[in-house]
Parts: sequence; C-alpha cells; structure tokens
Amino acid sequence: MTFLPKPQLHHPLLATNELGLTRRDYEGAISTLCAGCGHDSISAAIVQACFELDLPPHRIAKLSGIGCSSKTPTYFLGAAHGFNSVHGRMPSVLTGANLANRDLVYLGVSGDGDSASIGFGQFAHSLRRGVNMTYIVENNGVYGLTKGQFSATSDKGSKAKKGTINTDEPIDLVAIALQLGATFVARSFSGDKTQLVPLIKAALKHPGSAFIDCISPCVAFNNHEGSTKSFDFVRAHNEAVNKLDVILGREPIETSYEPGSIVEVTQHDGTILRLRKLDARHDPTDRVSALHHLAERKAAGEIVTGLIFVDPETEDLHASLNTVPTPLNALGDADLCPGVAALAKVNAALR
Ligand SMILES: Cc1ncc(C[n+]2csc(CCOP(=O)(O)OP(=O)(O)O)c2C)c(N)n1
Ligand code: SF4
Ligand SMILES: [Mg+2]
Repeated sequence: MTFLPKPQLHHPLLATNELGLTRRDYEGAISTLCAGCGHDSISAAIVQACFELDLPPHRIAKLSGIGCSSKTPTYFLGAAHGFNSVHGRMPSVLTGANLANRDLVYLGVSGDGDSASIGFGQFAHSLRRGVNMTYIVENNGVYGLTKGQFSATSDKGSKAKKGTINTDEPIDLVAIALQLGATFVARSFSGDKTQLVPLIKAALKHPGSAFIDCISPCVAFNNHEGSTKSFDFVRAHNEAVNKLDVILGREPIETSYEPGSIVEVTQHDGTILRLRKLDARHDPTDRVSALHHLAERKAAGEIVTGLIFVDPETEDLHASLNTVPTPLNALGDADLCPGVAALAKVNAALR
C-alpha cells in the first residue's frame, strides 16, 4: 500500500498559526519510506516551515519527479496542489505551472538521481531562467528507489553497500547552481532541523530560483562506513558558514546576535534574512567568493552548509518575459481573444 491517511484527530491544545491552523494541518499521508530515512526529516522540516510562515496550504503547489525523494510530497501538505511527474521532468512541469499561475507558491522536490542524472538539463534550465520556486534536492548519493546504484553526486572513492568503489567524479549541485545564476543557493543536512527549517522559510520567501541541496542519508543503501553521504560522515565534516533567522515584514525585529558578525539581506517583500556569520571568510552576497569558498573548503574535506549565496535584487522569469499578472485561468474571453483588429495590428507590426 502506498497511501495511508493519518487519523484526523488533533490534540485540542495544539498551537495554531495566524490562519488558525495547527502543524497537523500541514501534514500529509503516513510515510511508507524506510524507518530512519533522511527524506522523512526533510518532510517534517517543510511542514514546520510552511506552518511558521502561515502559508495557506491550498496556495502551495508541490511537484516532484520519480524516486523515494519524489514520493515525499504525499507525506506533507496534504491540502496543497500536487503533481508527481516523470523521472527528471519536475522542473519543466513546474515552470509551465508557474507561467500559467504565478499566484501559487511553488515547491519542487527531487532526488540526486532525478536532478543530477536523468534530469540534469531540466535542473540547469529552470535555475538559469529564474523560475520563482523553492527547489529541494534530497541528496543521498544513491538511487534509493532502485536499490542502491551510485548516482552522479556520489563522491569519487566512496563505497557502495556491497563494497564497489565509485570511480566517477561527482557533480556538486551547489557549485553548478551558483554557476547557472540561481539567486538563492543553500546546502543543509536532514539531521539538522535547526538549520534546515529557516533555510526552507527563507527559500519560500525568495522571489526567484531558490535551490537547497539537502544531504539526506539513505539508511537502506548508503549509510555505511566509506559512504560520504552517511549520517556519521556528514556530522563529522559539516561546516556551517552562517546561522539564519527569517524575519517577516510584519514582525518586530529582535536580535541577540553580537555586533559585527551579522549580514542582513532585505528581500523585495520586506522579509529580512539575518545571517550570523560563523565563517568570517564567507560573504553570502558575492557569487564569485561563494564559489571560491566552496572549492576551498571542499579541498579541505569539509561539507559547506548554510545559506551560501543570495541575491536580494532578483527578478523572476515573469519579469523577464513581461507576462500578464493575472493567472491564465482567471482571464476572460476578451483577454484571451482580443479580436480581429488587434490581430491585424500584430500582423502589421511583423511585416
Ligand atoms: C525514465 C526512467 N528511467 C529510469 C527509471 C528508474 N528509476 C526510478 S527512481 C530512479 C532513481 C532515483 O534516485 P533519486 O532521484 O536519487 O531518488 P532516491 O530514491 O534516492 O530518493 C531510477 C533510475 C524511471 N522510473 N524512469
Ligand atoms: S531506500 Fe533509502 S532513500 Fe528510499 S526510503 Fe529507504 S532509506 Fe529512504
Ligand atoms: Mg538519491
């Protein structure tokens, strides 16, 4: 069975958000993934982030490809719009949906196989076009659903469960996203909710392409000694560059950070991203230095996590294409068919 509904009963004293909804209202069906799978922790972080942001679940569209990671939208935001696409094709379906209706909040969930192997081209083009979305890759360095083959993000030299050594160079999706022009680039770890929840909140509020590479160990096929995507390895090599707070425009601004160690980024909608710098060498608003920092720490054997780059001045694909603000399903006949005179004018302009 792949769909187990959760019991509807809520504890009467569960905290509610501005919409009067409880955290439970942001959940989905009961997960059928392996117990301990990192992907379930990411689903829990998405639930927490959307609850804390007071997002109406029915104004969110969640899209995915194929894989254990791509199954997860069933397990969160049960009241949201959902589309489980073909393997590696989530980005183009999301782009089309976004162009048709910009009023929804778009959340794309994918895996390292889904995005770095079969869907690599789709991943690249959605980011370089600036589609307004939050794109999360649940990265376990393995094809979990098809039982443990190396993926394109498995590190060279890392060991499969049966002992095979990976001889291929890995793709670092964070470095690629930076090079492609994504305007919000982060990496996190499924086992670090304190870091992941604010990153997802910040990404959801970002008005352009926001990409989060979330390392998410596969306990069935890639959590052994020798795997660089295991819980133990990531905990030992995790190097956070900053600590993030997301402050919505309407909230009073309070902080306990020490002066001199903070970077504040104000986005178009008034959201303030407040970053406490843990690594003095890293400037999250400088794309070139972010790439340099990533390469430098990688050479030192560290996995850089946190908000690695953000461009607060970003505009999305709708701005580049100068599309109408009204969702296509809300346009009337007069807008959709402007008549013979308007058509004649367009034709005349092309002669
Ligand atoms: C066109 C196509 N090719 C291959 C497959 C088989 N397949 C299903 S899931 C998958 C890999 C999934 O890996 P990943 O995206 O990393 O997800 P995970 O299961 O690890 O979360 C593959 C190769 C498929 N479903 N469709
Ligand atoms: S096979 Fe791996 S990725 Fe898939 S549910 Fe199990 S632990 Fe998670
Ligand atoms: Mg995978």
